[in-house]
Amino acid sequence: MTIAFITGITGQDGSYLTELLLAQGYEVHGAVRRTSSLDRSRLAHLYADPTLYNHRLFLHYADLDDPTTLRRVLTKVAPREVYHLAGQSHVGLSFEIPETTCEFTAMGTLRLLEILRDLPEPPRFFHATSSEIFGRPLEVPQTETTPIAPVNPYGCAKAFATQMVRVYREAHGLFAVNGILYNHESPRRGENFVTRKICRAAAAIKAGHQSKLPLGDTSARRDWGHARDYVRGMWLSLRHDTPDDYIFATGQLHSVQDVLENAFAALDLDWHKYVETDPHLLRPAEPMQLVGNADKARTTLGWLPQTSFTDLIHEMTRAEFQVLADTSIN
Ligand code: G4F
Repeated sequence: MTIAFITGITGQDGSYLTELLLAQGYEVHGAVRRTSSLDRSRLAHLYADPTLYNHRLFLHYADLDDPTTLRRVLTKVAPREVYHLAGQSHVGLSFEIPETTCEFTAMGTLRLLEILRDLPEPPRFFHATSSEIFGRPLEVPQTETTPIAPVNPYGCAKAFATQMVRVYREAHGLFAVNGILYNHESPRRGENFVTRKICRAAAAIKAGHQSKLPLGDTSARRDWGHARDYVRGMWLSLRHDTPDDYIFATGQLHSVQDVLENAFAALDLDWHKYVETDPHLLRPAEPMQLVGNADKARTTLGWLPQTSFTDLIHEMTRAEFQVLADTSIN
């Protein structure tokens, strides 16, 4: 049985990846942070399955700022594959907490690479990096060779980590892969990301629980796909014979306004009546034209995104509305 280790296992991507790896027959280990809250809701359905939890799914207390513990756990688990998904991932917040962002996202990745380099049999390593490394790119769409030019602290931290992965691949011979991930969403997305925020608000407005939706820049455009598709790309990239960098993207740009239109229309609502601009939600700098060319992942790994933008936003909105309906019944 192949053993995998996941940092960020309790997040959106971690939970979908865990489902995929378990379905592929893996034994899955995940690092969880020691906090007073035990919120592992995205894993709850797996956690509650007595045939999986502590049989093929294991959680360990370990964190990126505690390399001693991380080293001990990784030595004991001896994984064949490591998926590094953890980090401070909110771009807007990275302007408020740049040091924490760099500590976890940049230095945390370097610490992990150092630990893996020392293991008797270094595992294959996947690093979830981001389109934010390109910032205001000279090329549209971007490819794996587009120059790195981040415009926010999060993008800078990811740029450092991405380049370190390349250094460890080339200088130390690690099987280390950068997945350059464009925005990927789902009903499990964190509530402070714009797609989830909008879908949640549309459902709450429909149910009469909310009357206004404050937003930042609604003209901002992103390349949005479904997280389930992107974790499949992660897995495929570690199964390939050689390590490399891959863009995972849909190749299509949509605006925040497109998200609003699709989410509100799914519930027969007119978004214009509810949305208001909150200047606090405008960012000091916005990346431009972040849209990816995933040809390399398609031709080398056979990866293709399978969910359209409209289907994604409808799925998210319906999921939010269902949660409210279930809550009102119980
Ligand atoms: O949903 P967002 O916060 O995602 P963002 O900043 O693009 O970052 C996400 O995708 C990156 C690329 O894959 C990841 F690296 C990163 O970790 C994260 O997963 O914002 C999307 C757009 C931005 O232009 C933002 O300014 O929506 C705009 N926006 C407008 N109003 C808002 C809001 N974003 C948020 N979070 N909240 C708003 O009220």
